Amino acid sequence: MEASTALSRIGLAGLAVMGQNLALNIADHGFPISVYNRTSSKVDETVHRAEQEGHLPLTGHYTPRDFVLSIQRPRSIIILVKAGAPVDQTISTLAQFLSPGDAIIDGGNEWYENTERRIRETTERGILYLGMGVSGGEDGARHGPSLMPGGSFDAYKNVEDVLQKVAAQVKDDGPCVTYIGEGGSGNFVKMVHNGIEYGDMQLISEAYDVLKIVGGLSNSELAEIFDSWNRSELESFLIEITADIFKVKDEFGDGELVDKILDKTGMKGTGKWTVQQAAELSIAAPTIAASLDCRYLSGLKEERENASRVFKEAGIAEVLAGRAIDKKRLVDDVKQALYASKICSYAQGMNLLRAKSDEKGWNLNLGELARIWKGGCIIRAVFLDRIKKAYERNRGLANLVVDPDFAKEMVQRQAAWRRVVGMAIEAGISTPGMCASLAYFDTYRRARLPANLVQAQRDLFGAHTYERVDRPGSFHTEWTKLAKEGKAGVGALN
Ligand code: 2AM
Repeated sequence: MEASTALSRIGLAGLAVMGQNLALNIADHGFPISVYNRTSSKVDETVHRAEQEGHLPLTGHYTPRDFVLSIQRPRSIIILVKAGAPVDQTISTLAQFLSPGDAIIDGGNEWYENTERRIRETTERGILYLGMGVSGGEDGARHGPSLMPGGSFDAYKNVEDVLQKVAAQVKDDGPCVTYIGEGGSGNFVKMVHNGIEYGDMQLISEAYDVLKIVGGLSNSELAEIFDSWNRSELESFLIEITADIFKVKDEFGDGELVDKILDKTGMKGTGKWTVQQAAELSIAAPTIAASLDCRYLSGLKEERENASRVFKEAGIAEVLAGRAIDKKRLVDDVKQALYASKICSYAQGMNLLRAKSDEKGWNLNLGELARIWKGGCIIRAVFLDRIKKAYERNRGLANLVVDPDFAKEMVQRQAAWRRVVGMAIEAGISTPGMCASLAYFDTYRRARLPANLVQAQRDLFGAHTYERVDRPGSFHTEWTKLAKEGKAGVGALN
């Protein structure tokens, strides 16, 4: 038997690029790590990279038994394989060699209920389980991701020192990792993070569209603008990479590559899950839903081309033709519209998280989630600090937009926001994310909505009853009869 000092601190199974990079990141921080993959060539690849990247303390293993037995107890094993059945297969391959007290940490984008089922299954065998959201893409995995571990607190404690070192580090705010909560909370939080990411990307693409089509801005002007926005309150990873995208030339011809990319967006499912969950929990998430719908519509390229032809033939007017535009003002307005729209989108995501937390008893700390999203992940942004502070000021904050600081920012930006959306609507350029955010804001902030009329309709055709603003109780009225008789409605108290 090997001396215990030769055993690895931790193991990682599943060596596609994310797995390889996370393993190298862990080894790079001085934690000896064992790695394993079903197909052995990836083990060789990872061992080779560990050598090349500075003789990192990483050992490759070619059987699940050797792999598991090479890790010090209680063992912690991260698995990074495709979500769904491959995770179950990997767990059962490894579990036969695990001992009670060992832990499995699934780092994939798993549906949270699968994690909850696996927690029940592994608990029966004395195995601890974590479902850990990992954000930041391949680069984040190698150099510092945002980590969202949920499930067994003991399993978390066993790897806390490792996770705190490998996670992205944010100045004055610590490592981008925290224990999220019980059950599938880590996966759920990662799912909503991705939903918010859909919203951010959609809103940025709309800002681009308005600036390009209404403002007539060139790619180099756009690059400059996004670079300058990245030095403002909009500073974020997505704004930064967008500026870079506009700078890349097309290797096959004139101009920039961005103009040659087919306008069809792919997706893997977490955005859809977010919208489904919002609907399940009766949480309005219109900006995120609009982003998802826009991806669906983008997929109908041929239909859109056909529709474009049909409407041209039917005589649709080019509204923009010959219109003079104050570019500087437009750029500033779009910046404000983007920021205000973003606040509404984050408000929706945060409210979805709170609703799920209440349902499941996860006791999620929304301010802490904003903190661990400040670095490492795709939605990392300076603005998350304001969200963190808003929830620190008031943990029970009903909606981000009514935090006093955000409320002020919304008021300052709303005129510009309305100008941009109005201009886009007039020009026939769809801005579904910005429109959804603005409608969300305008609906949420109005003390009285036309919902009274909908209630009246429901009561008329379905006797669903209604409440009154001026007296308690539940009422039903014989609307049709009274209308025919031309009489005043006297609601019957139910
Ligand atoms: P592979 O290299 O043997 O295909 C992403 O696809 C990662 O998930 C890869 O490391 C892949 O291993 C792994 N993977 C996919 N399905 C798997 C399964 N059923 N069992 C184990 N690993 C699997």
